[in-house]
Amino acid sequence: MDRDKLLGLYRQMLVLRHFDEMCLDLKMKDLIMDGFHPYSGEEAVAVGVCTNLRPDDAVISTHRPQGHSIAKGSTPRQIFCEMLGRRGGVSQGIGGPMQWIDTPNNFFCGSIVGSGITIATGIAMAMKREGKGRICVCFFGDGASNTGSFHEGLNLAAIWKLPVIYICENNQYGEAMPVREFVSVYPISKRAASYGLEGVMVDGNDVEEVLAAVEKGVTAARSGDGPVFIEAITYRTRGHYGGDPEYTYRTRDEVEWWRKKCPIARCKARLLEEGVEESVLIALEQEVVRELESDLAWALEQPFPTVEQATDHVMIPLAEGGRLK
Ligand SMILES: Cc1ncc(C[n+]2csc(CCOP(=O)(O)OP(=O)(O)O)c2C)c(N)n1
Repeated sequence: MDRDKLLGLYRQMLVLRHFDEMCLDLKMKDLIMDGFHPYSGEEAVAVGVCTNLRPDDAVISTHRPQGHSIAKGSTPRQIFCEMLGRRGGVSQGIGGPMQWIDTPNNFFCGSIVGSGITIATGIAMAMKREGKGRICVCFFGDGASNTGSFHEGLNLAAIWKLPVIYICENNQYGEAMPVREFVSVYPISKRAASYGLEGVMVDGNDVEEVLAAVEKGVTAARSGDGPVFIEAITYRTRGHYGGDPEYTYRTRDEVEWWRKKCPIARCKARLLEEGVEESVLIALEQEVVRELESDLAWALEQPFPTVEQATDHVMIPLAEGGRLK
């Protein structure tokens, strides 16, 4: 891959990692008022996938959406605000840490596990009818592959040859349960074949491999060849949520083993091999951190929604005093 392109991917992954670690810190300080689910360790998937997309393509995500949203075009400022429930967010701070909509970037997420799969399938159906070559990408976890929505969605997408790409981020756990204890067919990508989809498995910690597989899938989906299923094997190096007692269900050795496979460290090693000076990479990371610190400082200055604004999009009218009738 071209050195500058790889450098761009590296920078994006650094943004996602530092953004995530800063959010975890905010959560532990109780400044995020709903559940925060870290994405650290999985950055190569979001970046490898979204780099292949057009602005008018849609992305549907779930309860761990921050990396996907930023990779699709939301700014860290906006997503910090959404996390903190501030007015400057993509959904004016009333979406919260896992259910926002970024309309200009065609990005949507929701916290009901698996529900995005049928929503993405429906959006892809509309896109096919529209005929403009747009596609819809759906991110979900290994646990979501056990929901009814998964089976309904894949079946319809295959029958109607819909322009949808399903990205299963297999991060090895559904909350505290290891994937091999709750999935009957392994790898999960094998399940795709039973619905007539090609199931591809990639190393989700290798941004170049993810990018190449998705590029192929995007070309197929855009040209009318129908849906594609990609399982990215990865790992969340933080707990399921901020505050998760993670070492009750997995060992420190296991987490350490996966940390050594860090997608960002791996990309850095590739860049060094390509002849990029380490000082350039260090300066780049410092710049990313500085920018994020300034974004967070800005977000912390933004106002919270008023009670009236918090119900701007609720159809039941408020009684006097801001209470529901
Ligand atoms: C329908 C539904 N059931 C249960 C939950 C509670 N829940 C939140 S995250 C989660 C685990 C999901 O695992 P997976 O799909 O593998 O995603 P990951 O958290 O690993 O990214 C569960 C069960 C939920 N949000 N929605």
